[in-house]
Amino acid sequence: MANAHDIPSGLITALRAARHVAVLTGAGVSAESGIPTFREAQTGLWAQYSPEDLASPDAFRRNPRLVWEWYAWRRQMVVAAQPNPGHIALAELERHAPRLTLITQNVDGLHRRAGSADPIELHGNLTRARCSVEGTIYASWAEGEVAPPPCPSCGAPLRPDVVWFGEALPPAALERAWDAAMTCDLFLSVGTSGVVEPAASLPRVAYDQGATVAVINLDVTGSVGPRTYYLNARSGVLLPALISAAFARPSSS
Ligand code: BV8
Repeated sequence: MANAHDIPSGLITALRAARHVAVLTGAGVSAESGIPTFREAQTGLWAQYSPEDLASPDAFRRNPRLVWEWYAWRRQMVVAAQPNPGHIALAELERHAPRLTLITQNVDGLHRRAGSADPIELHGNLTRARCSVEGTIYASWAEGEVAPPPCPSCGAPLRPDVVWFGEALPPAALERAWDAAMTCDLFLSVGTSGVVEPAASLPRVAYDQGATVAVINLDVTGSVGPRTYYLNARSGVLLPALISAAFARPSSS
């Protein structure tokens, strides 16, 4: 029976039967919370820059105040945003799948705010800062005239606690994500253009070890393999529909 969102029955069955589900999310999952995706045109002051020009150690070395202010602009959007039905559906999935590994490229912290217990933040989290010398992490700091603010303990500039282009991902996070791709039996790639490495390789790693792979995105490009499900849909609509199709108890009436 075709369900409301024409989700292939094979995918519903695979989700219901999966022992270990791995999910990789990208900016598309947060788009429905009003957070522009990485590749959407930057607005206002930032229109003249491309994200890659600002999200790098060189940019921070050249102009720490500009980079710090870009992240402050994004942080105030993130703090004002709310998790959307896509985030909430993934938190709900945690209660149904025997094992769920949620891997995110997003730096907005919305998965944890939606109730996901332990999202793997491959690229860090811009609501945190860290000392650019000692590496100490800060969840809050005093904003003053000086931007970036000085580290409270050593005075060096604070930087956003994110992974910039050209920087290595946190080894433990990357290892956990890789292990999940290697051991899952269902891999969902949601809301990501699949451009940025090494995260972009995870669906293929899962596919090559025999997992069922589904790509849920607005501009789906078939790039994993013939056994893959491609669903051109909004994550905030498709994910709730998929999880209720797989796990909703038949109504008692
Ligand atoms: C590293 C944090 C090595 C910062 C980010 C050439 C070839 C291959 C690789 C490279 C290369 N040259 C350089 C590299 C490496 C580079 C890379 O991959 N570059 C790319 C551009 C080619 N990678 C790195 O530098 C990584 N580090 O390789 O280190 C190393 C090893 C040892 C020692 C030293 C160094 C680090 C990469 C991490 C960069 N940091 N973020 C910040 O955010 O400011 S990346 C950032 O961009 C995001 O985190 C995310 O990963 C990426 C954006 O991608 P998406 O999330 O996919 O977002 P995007 O906008 O692209 O797509 C959104 C999709 O959603 C769209 O398809 C859209 O259609 C869809 N959508 C929209 N709305 C919805 C939707 N879908 C569903 N529902 C909706 N409602």
